Amino acid sequence: MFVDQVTVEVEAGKGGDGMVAFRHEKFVPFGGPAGGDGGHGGSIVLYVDPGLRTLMDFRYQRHFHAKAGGNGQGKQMYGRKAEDIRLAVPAGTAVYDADTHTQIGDLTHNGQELVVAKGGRGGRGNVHFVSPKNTAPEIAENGEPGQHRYVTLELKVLADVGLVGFPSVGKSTLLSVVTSAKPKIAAYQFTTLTPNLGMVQLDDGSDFVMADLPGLIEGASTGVGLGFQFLRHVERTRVILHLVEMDPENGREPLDDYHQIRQELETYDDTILARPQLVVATKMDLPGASERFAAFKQALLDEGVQAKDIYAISSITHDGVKPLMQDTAKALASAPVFTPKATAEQADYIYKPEEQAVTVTRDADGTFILGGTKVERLFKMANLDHDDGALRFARQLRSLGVDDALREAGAQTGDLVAIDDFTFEFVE
Ligand SMILES: Nc1nc2c(ncn2[C@@H]2O[C@H](COP(=O)(O)OP(=O)(O)OP(=O)(O)O)[C@@H](O)[C@H]2O)c(=O)[nH]1
Ligand SMILES: [Mg+2]
Repeated sequence: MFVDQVTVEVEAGKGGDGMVAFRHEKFVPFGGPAGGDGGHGGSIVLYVDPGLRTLMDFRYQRHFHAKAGGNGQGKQMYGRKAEDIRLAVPAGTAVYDADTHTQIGDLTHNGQELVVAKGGRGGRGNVHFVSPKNTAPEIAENGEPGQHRYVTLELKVLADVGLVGFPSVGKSTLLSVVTSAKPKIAAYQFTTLTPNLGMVQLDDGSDFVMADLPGLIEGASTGVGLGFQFLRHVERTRVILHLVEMDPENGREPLDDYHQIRQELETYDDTILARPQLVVATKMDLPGASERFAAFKQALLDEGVQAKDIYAISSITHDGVKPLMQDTAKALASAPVFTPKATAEQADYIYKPEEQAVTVTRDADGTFILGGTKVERLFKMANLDHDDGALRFARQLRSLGVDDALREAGAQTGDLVAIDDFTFEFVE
């Protein structure tokens, strides 16, 4: 089964902790601070692999955790930077935050990358906390936590031209005739389960990418058959070739087929019908097909479809195929180009969950509970093993406005305040 949408968990590595250390020099009891910084945690990065066509690999592994950075060492030595985890995705992969449904980025071209979970910064060692007042600081930061979230990857095939139509009308056969793609072709419906891409190269040197899409049926836009899942792929094709078969034996009415497919496209996305669309009658080699086509063409003309947009081909004899490809290239040249919704460069800044820097709540036994994104981050990065570090943490909390927030919530000297598993007394 083809996977074109998958949700994965990505967790970047925490930064390494900074260190509290002092130089040991002969005859100098306190040789000055020498604790180094922690290393950067590993990030999780998606990159485009031009050889990939599906998100299949993500079926087997859905959890990715990058390593933490190394802790800082004595003698001002830095902790080791953890390696990033790099995951290959096919071109055309759109990335969403699974919880907020906001788009994080859109990987459309070769060489593009996107950081989906950022590794934490390493904590600073005590060498950074020297001040005139405190020449031997016992302060170090712990590493910043790595970003952790669920992301949804969605593959949209980046084809310039999409072949749409009912099952078995000959979409894959046409693709196999005009490109070197080798799609599966068979006389039963829904032969194509995943879009195949091929490059059409014309004599004048121009080329374009064409995709045969899985067959659509009535109700596809509301989830019937395979259609809905793959209508998504049509979204970005700039020119649509709508194939309708002329086999007189198939028991169908070409004009009804034509209307039905247009209806499905419109229901799914009403901008699709605004794109250049050529109507292509297929299987013209079959006996009786010409008569069928004549009636079909007249009906289209009566509906206002222009004669120049109506084609008839046979993929067996190749009749009409070449002019169709040339005119498709022309239609493409004047068709609007879609600009991707977001680029990798912007992507880092798009994801902005609603944040509350400081929150104060009260639990059953009257303890004030501190929370909020900024408070929690500061707490995770505070090294409270040393008095200097604890004092620094207290100063940081004050500058965040925590004292005021506690006072406002009714805290008085002697009341207990807790952040996570750390409890202290409020002092006015
Ligand atoms: N006589 C004739 N048969 C054709 C022509 N094109 C395709 N066929 C036959 O029609 C059947 C279906 O062809 P496919 O190319 O698999 O059709 P499809 O539209 O891709 O079908 P799905 O993938 O199921 O949606 C096969 O048996 C083909 O050999 C044609 O031009 N003439
Ligand atoms: Mg097919």
